[in-house]
Amino acid sequence: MDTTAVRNTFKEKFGAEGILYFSPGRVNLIGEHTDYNGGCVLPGAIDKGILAEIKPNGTDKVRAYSLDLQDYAEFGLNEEDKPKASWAHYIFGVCREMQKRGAKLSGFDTVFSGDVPLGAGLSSSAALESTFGFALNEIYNCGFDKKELVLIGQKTEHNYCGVNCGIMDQFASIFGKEGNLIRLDCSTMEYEYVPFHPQGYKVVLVDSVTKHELVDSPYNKRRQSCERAAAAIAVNHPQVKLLGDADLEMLEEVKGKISEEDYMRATYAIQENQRLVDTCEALKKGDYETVGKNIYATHHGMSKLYEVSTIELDFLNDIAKECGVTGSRIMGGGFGGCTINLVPEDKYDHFIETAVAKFKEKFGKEPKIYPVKISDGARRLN
Ligand code: GAF
Repeated sequence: MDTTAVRNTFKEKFGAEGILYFSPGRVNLIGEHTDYNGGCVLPGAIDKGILAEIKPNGTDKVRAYSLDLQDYAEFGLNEEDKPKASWAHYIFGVCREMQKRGAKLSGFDTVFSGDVPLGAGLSSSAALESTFGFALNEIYNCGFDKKELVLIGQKTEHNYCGVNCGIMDQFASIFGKEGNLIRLDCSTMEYEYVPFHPQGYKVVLVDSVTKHELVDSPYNKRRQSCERAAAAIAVNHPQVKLLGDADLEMLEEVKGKISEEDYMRATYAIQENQRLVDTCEALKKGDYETVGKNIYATHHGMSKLYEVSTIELDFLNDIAKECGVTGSRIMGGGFGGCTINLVPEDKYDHFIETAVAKFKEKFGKEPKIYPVKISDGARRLN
């Protein structure tokens, strides 16, 4: 990530030098929409994210400049000071969530910029939250541990941005480790690093360049469907708090008592959690054929049962199959964004050429291609 533009702009706007922090976006190999269901996920941080230069300014105001949007916001740190610009809600929300937990903050100046594509399902918003959470924690000696920083990011989304997300994105952004995926149990926040060096394969994202907007989107509705299904199951199985505690047999018992739609959503969520467990087993054995089959099965479930796919993403999935890609699926929340693809090295060039050409022919625009490099999480740069 090029720090020069951020540094020059900070100096120009604020006449000083601050500290530079970076937090990454993430990919997720499998385990989608399982986090808020108390299941497991398998994400990894990537080498793209959000960079911010920050310096306390001795006032009670935050003065923030988004280099990419060329937009400036100035706001106080009290609840009633919520800024107008939606990009600033992430910074304001992080400050507020830290203060609610006892942090003593003051005004600061910041310039930030990102190379994680916005709206592509790579969690640019979690990267923004993690950058500021990690930085302010250090600068103001707040003493939060990394798991608290994850929760601060998640609560920012819930309370200031309108998305009732799980903890996967913030966790990956804070805990990322080069060359490793993170197997995270979202009900306990226990995790282990899973080395990921698929010999003979490349992992690549194909961006459908269709809008991915979780705020006001059906994302929150998916979560509500799952919670209703879990509550229905809990009537006879009180140990079930979330669908991550349930199995398909339990779900069958409430079929007819919940809506057909909630039943479909819950079927996907329970199956997906099981697929994650199977995939981790297959990864241990280096059995990438099974990993790939599960990845395709996730796409099918997300498209037909969870209904978070788009025509563009289904099209990219079909092309991947035709080109002999081992596993391909929509990644992240859905409703646009990228597919993640596990591609045998000898089929890589053919796949990329075909995907770009056919997508362009069908939709009149070129998909973007991002090779994946699993990288470290939130950090200070200078
Ligand atoms: C989005 C959310 F922010 C995550 O918490 C997760 O639910 C994901 O969608 C789907 O797996 O990225």
